[in-house]
Amino acid sequence: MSFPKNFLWGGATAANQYEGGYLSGGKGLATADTVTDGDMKNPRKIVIELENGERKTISRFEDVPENAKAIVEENNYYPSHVATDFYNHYKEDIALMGEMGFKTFRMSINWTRIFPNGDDEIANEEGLKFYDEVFDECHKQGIEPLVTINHFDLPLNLAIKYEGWLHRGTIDFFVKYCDTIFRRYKNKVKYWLTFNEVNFLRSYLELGITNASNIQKQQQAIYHLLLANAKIVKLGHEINPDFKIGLMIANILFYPETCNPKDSIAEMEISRGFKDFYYDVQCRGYYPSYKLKELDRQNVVLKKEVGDEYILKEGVVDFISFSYYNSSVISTKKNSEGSFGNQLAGVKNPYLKESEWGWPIDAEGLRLVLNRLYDKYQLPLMIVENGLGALDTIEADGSINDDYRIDYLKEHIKQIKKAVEYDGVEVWGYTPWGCIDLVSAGTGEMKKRYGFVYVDMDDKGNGTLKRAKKKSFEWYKKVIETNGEDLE
Ligand code: P53
Repeated sequence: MSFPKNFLWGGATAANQYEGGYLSGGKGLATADTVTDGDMKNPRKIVIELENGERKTISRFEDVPENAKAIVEENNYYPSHVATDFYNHYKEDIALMGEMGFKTFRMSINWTRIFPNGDDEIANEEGLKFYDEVFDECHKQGIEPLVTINHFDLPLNLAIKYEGWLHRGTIDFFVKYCDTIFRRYKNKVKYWLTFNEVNFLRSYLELGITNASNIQKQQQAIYHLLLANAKIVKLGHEINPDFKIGLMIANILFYPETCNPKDSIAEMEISRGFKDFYYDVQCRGYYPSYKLKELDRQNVVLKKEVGDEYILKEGVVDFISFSYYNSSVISTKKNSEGSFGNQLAGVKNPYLKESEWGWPIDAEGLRLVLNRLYDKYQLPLMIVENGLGALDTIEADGSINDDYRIDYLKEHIKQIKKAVEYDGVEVWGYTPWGCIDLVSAGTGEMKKRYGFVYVDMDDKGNGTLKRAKKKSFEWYKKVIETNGEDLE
């Protein structure tokens, strides 16, 4: 048998895209609640209020000027507010996951459900209770929760009052939040992920900082994030030595376009900047030399405190977790034909097909990623996101025949299997993204679907929210039942 007996098959979600109930049960506003819908051509936006009270609509990655803040404007549509309403459907949804045989369910806790303003004195009991019920429901179904502590949502108040992660005190707010949930769920949750796609956190929305493209500010905020990560890894182990804690990284695989050494060097530099730096810090506990040199060249001076280096050193992760959707090609040639990719545009890879959203599909790339990470760090791995965002059609008889999704997942599972069986890589689990349909993070659309379960809701939030099994539901159920042996 190739997959270990206790392999964690499951699925993944995030509160800001799935949970909804954005002001229910005492929840506060998160930055994620201020992002509008969008599509492939029109980026998601935020409305900001300037110091003089004037309002302005900008793209969500644009810099927010100093003293301005994001607001919720009545006329806009905000997909996170209802999302696909896990808040009111969790029993039904977790039962569906149980029916598929899930061993684990990756979900995130909304920071603002626990501390509505981020800097509150006491935690919101109603929020804590909600997750108690969710975890109890999971255990009833024999599902081990895998909990992301922070998935793209920062309490809006922390952004407004303190410039979010630029402020060293935000580390303490975050530690308090973690201390609260670690103690509360000590016996209900064992697997934790600190920050989702930490290497994608760079704008006002995620870091809470104005003028976010200012490198000094951005790097200082990231430094604080990484310190916070290390602190809570240590704290978690003190609260329960059985906790397994990881940090999550978006793993786009980069290839050099040609055997021109210049392409390989460009690939090395892009990989380092985009992801290697984060892997190095979380696994080794210090900033790598290439990063220190780069910061020097950029004239960035990080404000540190005595003892910080010990915090980083003592807070290395228990395992490596990452999302993997696609690869990208790095070229030093001018005017090469572009490929949309996710957010890092490379050139088109002639050997690969692309999804309807222009993401190159590269199952073998996943085997490469698993091998390279395992060789380099010798830590267990978890693939906590993977999948195909696609348009689904409901047939006249109500069926949804998503063979394209089955194909995508099947090919990727084959490569994981190869990495485990043939290469000997230690993989703990696999949680495909958006196991029950949810809102797309990139575009804010509903029609870009990943799930085994369809949710009746459109791009503007119209629909009954009714759940329906897709063809992939039965397929995945069999995959889990046979521990990955039967992929047909
Ligand atoms: P969507 C960009 C590139 C790669 C992964 O993405 C990304 C993003 C964010 O847009 O995010 C992760 O929904 C993320 C999830 C997200 C998922 O990938 O744009 O952790 O929140 O939904 C898929 O198709």
